[in-house]
Amino acid sequence: MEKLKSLLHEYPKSTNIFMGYGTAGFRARADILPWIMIRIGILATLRSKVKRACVGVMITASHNPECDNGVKLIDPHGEMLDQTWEVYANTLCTLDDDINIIWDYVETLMIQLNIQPNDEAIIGIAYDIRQSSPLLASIVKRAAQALSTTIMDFELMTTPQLHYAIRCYNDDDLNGKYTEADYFDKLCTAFQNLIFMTSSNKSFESLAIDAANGIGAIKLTHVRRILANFIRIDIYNDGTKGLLNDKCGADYVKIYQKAPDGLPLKNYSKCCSIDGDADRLIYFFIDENNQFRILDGDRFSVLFALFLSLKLQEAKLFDDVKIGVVQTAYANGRSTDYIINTMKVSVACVPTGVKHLHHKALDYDIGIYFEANGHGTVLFSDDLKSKVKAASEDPKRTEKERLAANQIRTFINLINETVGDAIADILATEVILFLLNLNLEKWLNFYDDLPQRQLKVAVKDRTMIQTIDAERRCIAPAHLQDRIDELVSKYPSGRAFVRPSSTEDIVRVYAEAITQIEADKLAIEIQKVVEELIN
Ligand code: G16
Repeated sequence: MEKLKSLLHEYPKSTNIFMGYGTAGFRARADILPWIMIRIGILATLRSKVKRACVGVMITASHNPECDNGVKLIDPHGEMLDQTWEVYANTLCTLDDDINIIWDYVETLMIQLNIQPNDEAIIGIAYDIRQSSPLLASIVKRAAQALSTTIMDFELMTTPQLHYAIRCYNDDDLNGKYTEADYFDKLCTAFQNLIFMTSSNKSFESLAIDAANGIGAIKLTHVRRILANFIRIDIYNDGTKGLLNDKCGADYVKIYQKAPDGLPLKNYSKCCSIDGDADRLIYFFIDENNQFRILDGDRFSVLFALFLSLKLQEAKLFDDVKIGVVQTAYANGRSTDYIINTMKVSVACVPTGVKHLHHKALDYDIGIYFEANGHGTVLFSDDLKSKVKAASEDPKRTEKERLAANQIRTFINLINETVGDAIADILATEVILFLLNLNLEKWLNFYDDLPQRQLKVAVKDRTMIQTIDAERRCIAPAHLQDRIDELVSKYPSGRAFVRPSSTEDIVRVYAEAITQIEADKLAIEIQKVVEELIN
């Protein structure tokens, strides 16, 4: 109690600030976050006690600028914090800096959740490369240690690495422990094995990676070294010159549909950008007409679904397996059409935020989920894993069937199933392109995107916007949806929506239409309506 009390005194709560635990946990300017970290240390301890397992605390503001930071909790299987606990997080943050008030709430939760004072707690803490991160991590650590919690200090990690590490600690099948060497070995061995399984003597095209001046740059050097005999990887925006996420990174490339600074584009046909904590991925190239061409999250869904459907068919397992793609409202309309009508794979639409996509993807044997921003992964059910293993070892099957089953089995190892992982997704993408003999142009030519535009609108209070139907429609403020509908109706194949950001103090506008000029115009018209009705 004394230690917590002195922490509360050292890092007092900022007045007049309400922060909600959203899709990305708590996120704000770094200098107003220290007091939140005390609450997070307490909450993570309680969560660990309830689950009788190790939980994670990741300090990052991902794609946001260097001056921001954030924190999110990771549940024992490496998934996002259970939504019921978001309420406890929010309540803790509404409480004043009075140790008695905070302790009363902790005791109430302990009774409600049947936590005994002597139950053990263990937390794994990691952070990205922001200057503010070590201090914020140390506050979480001190708060948790005040409650006798055991700390595993992972220091610098990508967000998906911590998700995977937490799962390893709680899963005996994954050795019950995590080392960085094992993580990269798992991914790179799966990559190499998939290459060895094909008879192709083709070589890999080199890949230029824009690492957003983030933690991914450091971690990618391991992959570059291990796979040096297979693929040439050049890492740009590696933090030695530019600023984090500044005119670079997956979010910049996707939103502005522009190449990042700091990359010698002309020398490469194959480029990609990851974001500040390496959980998002966007591919791009310059075509023969000097046009910038982008392959976003929708394209990964299509590519991964194509590969896995094909291998299921070759293994004669397709009819027994439920495969599906999960998207959000940001998915380009043409991608949804293509997946449903050409690929004959089912598609579900859920609100923004990987926690929603992840949850929905669990409904399938193979659930492929990607947000258009490049954040996503693939989930495989236990039943699918058993079927694939049995098929790969079944002597009654043909060699081709066994090979295809074995390829799926190996591909599963190349995926970080806990959360979207840009490094794992790069390797999976490269392997699929190699096995299917595709290049970026052929991959892009599967279908044509509808031109789209995204805008950020600064408003006084973004929480005035409320949405339904997976964020595709607004129910507040009054008349906003009617005005959007009226504008959209003027554009053939037009579609648009607005939603409050959960990571920045802005409202996001999305519009798509038959031409880029129309998509831009529609987005601007909607921006004006938002400004008029909210400010
Ligand atoms: C986070 C989530 C993503 C989500 C994004 C939405 O991204 O992890 O799943 O798409 O927030 O941001 P907003 O609400 O601002 O549109 P990240 O990469 O910043 O952690």
